[in-house]
Amino acid sequence: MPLTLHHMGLSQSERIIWLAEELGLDYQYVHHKRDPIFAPKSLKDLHPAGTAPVMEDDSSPVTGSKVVLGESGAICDYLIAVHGNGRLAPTPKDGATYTHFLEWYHFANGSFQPTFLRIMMTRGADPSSPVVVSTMAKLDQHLTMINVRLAETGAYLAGEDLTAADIMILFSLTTMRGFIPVEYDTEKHKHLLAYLKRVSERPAYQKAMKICEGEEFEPLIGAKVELCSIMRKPTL
Ligand SMILES: N[C@@H](CCC(=O)N[C@@H](CS)C(=O)NCC(=O)O)C(=O)O
Repeated sequence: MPLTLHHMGLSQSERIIWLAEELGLDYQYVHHKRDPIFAPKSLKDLHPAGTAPVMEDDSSPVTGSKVVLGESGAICDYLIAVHGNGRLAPTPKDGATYTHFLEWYHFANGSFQPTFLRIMMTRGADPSSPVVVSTMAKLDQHLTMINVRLAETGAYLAGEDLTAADIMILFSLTTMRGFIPVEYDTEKHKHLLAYLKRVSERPAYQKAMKICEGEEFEPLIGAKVELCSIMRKPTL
């Protein structure tokens, strides 16, 4: 099996397993355990970024040799273009769906996930400090943008169908909340909550989350969430 997909528990690499399941790809799965919350040596040995996800393609049709990629967006683009026949990535011939796709696909890791990282970095800071106030205002703005867009489509970010934009953003809207317990408002964020339920009913998403986090794992799709166990350890 030439494709190997590396996932680290409760991390952004769930995107890649979900994408592979949506595309019906044949791949070998490798699970890496956090050490204790950071990437273990097994992952650092694979790629200089030392983060999850990592993809290995032993005999890439593009280069004729082995390709190793880190960075979720790059892996998504590669898998879709090289092994996925372009599925889940609208193109200019799809009209407005394409322009929406482009914006949300890049918003996911370019703006939205960094907002969560900013919140993480300001944990414990004075809630009235300008940096915390502006970060929380940014989160509120982003959640409103997402909710408004989902009210427009009634389905997915780019339009009627799931695209890689949804696959890129979902980690931040769900599993990331195990690290930063952001709550959603059942009225203000109702379209967002309906979207999370919609996604969670997709067989490929369900299968991917079981592969990544085990049979018992419940995706964090509700309005309220709790910190994941690794964040509850008193040493952290
Ligand atoms: N922008 C990168 C971020 C990758 C990243 O930071 N992954 C985290 C998991 S969510 C990680 O591996 N953290 C462990 C560490 O930095 O030691 C991507 O999307 O692939």
